[in-house]
Amino acid sequence: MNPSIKNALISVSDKLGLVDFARGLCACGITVYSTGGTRKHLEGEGIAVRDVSEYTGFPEMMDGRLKTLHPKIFGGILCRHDREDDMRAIDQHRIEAFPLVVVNLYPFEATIAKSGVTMAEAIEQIDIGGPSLVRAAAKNHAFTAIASRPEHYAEILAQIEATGGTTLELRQKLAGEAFAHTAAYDRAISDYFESQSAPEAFPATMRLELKREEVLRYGENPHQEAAVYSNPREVGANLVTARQLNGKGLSYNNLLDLDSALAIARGLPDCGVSVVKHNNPCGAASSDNIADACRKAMDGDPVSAFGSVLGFNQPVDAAAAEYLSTPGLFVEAIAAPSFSAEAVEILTSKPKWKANVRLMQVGEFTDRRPPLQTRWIEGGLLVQGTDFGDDPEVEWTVATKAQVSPELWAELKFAWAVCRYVKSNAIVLCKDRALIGAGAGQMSRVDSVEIAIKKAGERGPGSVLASDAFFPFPDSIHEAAKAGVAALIQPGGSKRDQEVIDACDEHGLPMIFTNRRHFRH
Ligand code: 93A
Repeated sequence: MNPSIKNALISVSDKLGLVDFARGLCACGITVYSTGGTRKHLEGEGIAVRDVSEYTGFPEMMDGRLKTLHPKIFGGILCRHDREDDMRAIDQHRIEAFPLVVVNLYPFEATIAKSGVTMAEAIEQIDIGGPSLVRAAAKNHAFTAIASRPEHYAEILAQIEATGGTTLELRQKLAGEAFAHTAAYDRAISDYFESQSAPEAFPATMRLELKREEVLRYGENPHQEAAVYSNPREVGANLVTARQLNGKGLSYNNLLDLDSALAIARGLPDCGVSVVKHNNPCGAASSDNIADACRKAMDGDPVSAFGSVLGFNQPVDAAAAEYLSTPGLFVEAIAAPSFSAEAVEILTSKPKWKANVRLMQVGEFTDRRPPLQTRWIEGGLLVQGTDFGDDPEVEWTVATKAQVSPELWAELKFAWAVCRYVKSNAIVLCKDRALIGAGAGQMSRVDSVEIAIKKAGERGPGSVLASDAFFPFPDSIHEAAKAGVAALIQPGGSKRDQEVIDACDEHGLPMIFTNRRHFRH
């Protein structure tokens, strides 16, 4: 039991339920001390209240910034009633003990929720004295009860009416709630400040607040657990918040591959479609209509395209859906800004695989891309800006004697747009704005060149070649020339650039240096 309560300090912004509570306290013989607004409110209801300023001998000042911040208030809340020293000190300084404190805080969150609130207005609603009172009372809960919400009043009053005081059990519970309350209050203030300053790309500390959308059946392999989380700050077209129009839930690998498929498609000119397997494109094409782009993309590597996922940069129409119904074709999932009703109908009717094809409607693309890319490593998180957006073509230079015709330039530009989405070392061969051969993820660049050439087969002559990073040696150029490649594009920057340029000149091949590398690890 705390000491029988003689005095209560009441200072509240939310006056809900206060009058009945205060009246009940007075009826138990308790003297109520209040700050200006609270006192006026209670006096208006005919309740006798002592003014805090009159008690402390200090007026409220600075527009109320200073009301209760005074030793005569805090001494009365913090004193330990079982310590002679403490009790002597409050006697000596004419401090009243406050075994009951009733405080709720300035409505900071309600204030910032209003439209057009200035920072100065918000700052005035940061309560300083209130949280101090709440925390002091909660700290001294061995003797002091703290009501930080109107919901607490009934139980406190019932105990006082019955016994003149409150139980330790109740005071401890109230103290816990009080600390949770001030912690949440400060969090709201710090969140507001964070929202007011330009976001730093790499803040000194990072809080990840992600929402679990789904626990996935399994991860990359059946023995790995997995889940997908959404980033509430993320807006715009994305897979996590996409509308699924057909098929089973997406798997971990589906999500990863479709994300790449969409990224590739949105980087393609005109109507563009990408075909992805194991997070690498095996097809990608542009055309003036989406059905044709789809056909060209699937033709890039028809064997690999079996069981692939597709990304579209335009709505999927009936003609594209018809093409995908060609016997022998099989795709696992399609992501697109939207699907026409007819396309959905066609894509979800027979043959059997189509009943399961996952159709993900992601919405219109916006310019905004996730500002950061993250990857967990043991011990921490790697964070980098996303490799996104067109490269500045003004920085491209033709390094060779042979010049680049406008037609070849457009082809090279297309190849460059695809190449960055292929795992390094990445080499792509493209022709007629379609990927015809990709060499991905090899540890030696010339191996990737050989694979891309092999994939392109007879289609190689007249194609263009893109490389995600510089050629360390001229060997790749000789291989490309042998296969009939017509032009090359790469970042440049090798110690042996001159040898590589000389090799191109020897074969009469034009080559662009982009001055920007696109590793993808
Ligand atoms: O401006 S404050 O930070 N300075 C104080 O000393 C102080 N004391 C109580 N805010 C202070 N309060 C807060 O005033 C309380 O938390 C309560 O929300 C409000 C009640 O003021 P009034 O009784 O004048 O309406």
